Amino acid sequence: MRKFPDHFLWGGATAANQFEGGFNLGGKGLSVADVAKAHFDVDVKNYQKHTEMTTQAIEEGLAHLDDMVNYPKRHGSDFYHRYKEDIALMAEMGFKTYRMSIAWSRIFPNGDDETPNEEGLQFYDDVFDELKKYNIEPLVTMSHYEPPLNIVLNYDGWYSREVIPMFARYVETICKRYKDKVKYWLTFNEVDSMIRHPYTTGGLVKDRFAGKNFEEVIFQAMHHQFVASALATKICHEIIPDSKVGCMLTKLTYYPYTCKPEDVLAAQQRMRSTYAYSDTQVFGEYPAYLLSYFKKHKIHIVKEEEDDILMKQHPVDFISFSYYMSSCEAADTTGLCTTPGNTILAVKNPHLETSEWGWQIDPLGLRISLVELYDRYRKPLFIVENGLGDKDVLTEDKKVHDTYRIDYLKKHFACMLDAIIEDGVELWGYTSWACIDLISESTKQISKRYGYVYVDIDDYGNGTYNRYRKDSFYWYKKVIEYNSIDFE
Ligand code: BGP
Repeated sequence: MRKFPDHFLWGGATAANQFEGGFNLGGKGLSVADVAKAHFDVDVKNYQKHTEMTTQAIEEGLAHLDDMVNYPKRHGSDFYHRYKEDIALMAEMGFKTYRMSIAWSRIFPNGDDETPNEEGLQFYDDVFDELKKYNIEPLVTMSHYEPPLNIVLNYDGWYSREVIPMFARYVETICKRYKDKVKYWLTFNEVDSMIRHPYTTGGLVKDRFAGKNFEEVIFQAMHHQFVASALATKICHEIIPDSKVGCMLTKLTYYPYTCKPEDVLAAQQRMRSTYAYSDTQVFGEYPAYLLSYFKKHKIHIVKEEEDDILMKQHPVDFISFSYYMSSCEAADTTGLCTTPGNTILAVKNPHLETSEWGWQIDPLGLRISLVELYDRYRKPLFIVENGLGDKDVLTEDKKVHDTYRIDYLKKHFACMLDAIIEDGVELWGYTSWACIDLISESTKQISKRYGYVYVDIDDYGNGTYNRYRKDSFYWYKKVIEYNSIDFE
């Protein structure tokens, strides 16, 4: 029986804005997610349409704060009220770790508040205490697509340098409060995604930057997040000396569509459009190819003197990432089929199956990605998102026979193990996305289900919110128990 390393951190992942609900309870302020309307009439493959935002759309969301149907993230899966039940289910599966995020706007409702919201701080104290009961190690994302809406409306989002000290105050507050409860931290979820959905990640709304080069705005905001990430790493290490702070990358993997050198170069260049962000956070400086890009596209980043020193002195301790699918790239994509993936649209790989949302299923791509990342950075890795979004069916007797999800996961776990045993990759752990059904980031559907636990609500918020164990729940429980997939 091939086993994973002892103390391998098996678990599951969620994000506050997609899972908690209670969007306006306990003193929480509005986040960017709370006014992001669902577009149920838009093709799920039209990622751009589902994630773009306008000032008018924000105003519409603010004018309808009682609308829980078109704004599903406001109720999420109601973890806010059901966290004890959910954590008990995680413990029943044998979780060693649970990746979650703290909603910044639950701690500082407007982001720029002088003092924190005690009710918000107490909520996460209660969650961490519940995890501690079962010896489940929290892995906490400081910012997972949920910046306070106020920084969008009154500051220009992360484009404003003033957000850096606000974020630093938030980080200092949560590190001091939870220093005896949380050791593993991630700064920004998928920091690279600012390029693909600037509103969700950076609170940037294009129509508020009329007359500016919006790409330059995005990279300026990205610079502020890089500085904030380094500052957060510094603060965390000072307050919690044995803490480990990771970056979090959308691990997009592109294969050349053919062996033509032009296609190989195109795939390599597209991979760099992702690595640029982890390179910056791991090496503590902008890579030369990104600086060349800035020069070529006349992008000027305004920096303060201390920025470079801060980034260089406080790189991350490990690299975490999400991996769902792979894609192809070609020098000339004319006439080639494309298909969506996680926040992207790319050339379809004719050799791979495709999910209902167009994402191409590629277990071997996970091994390829692990090898690439480990060879590139020589720092420990952590898979903090991987899973299959699918339309699960709850039977009359409250079962979900998600054999397709077990098949997806088993193949990915086999490739993970090959990367560890054959390729020498240091992989700390794995947290499935999402361990319990929650609201999809892009399409805001709960019907795109990822969990080992079914949540009984539909895309319009109708249902009991009851939890039901899927077949994959019992399978994953055994994987963790045996620390292996060879128990059958
Ligand atoms: C990642 C996000 C997660 C999660 C995942 C699945 O990019 O970090 O929050 O949402 O994508 O994507 P979706 O929910 O759109 O299916």
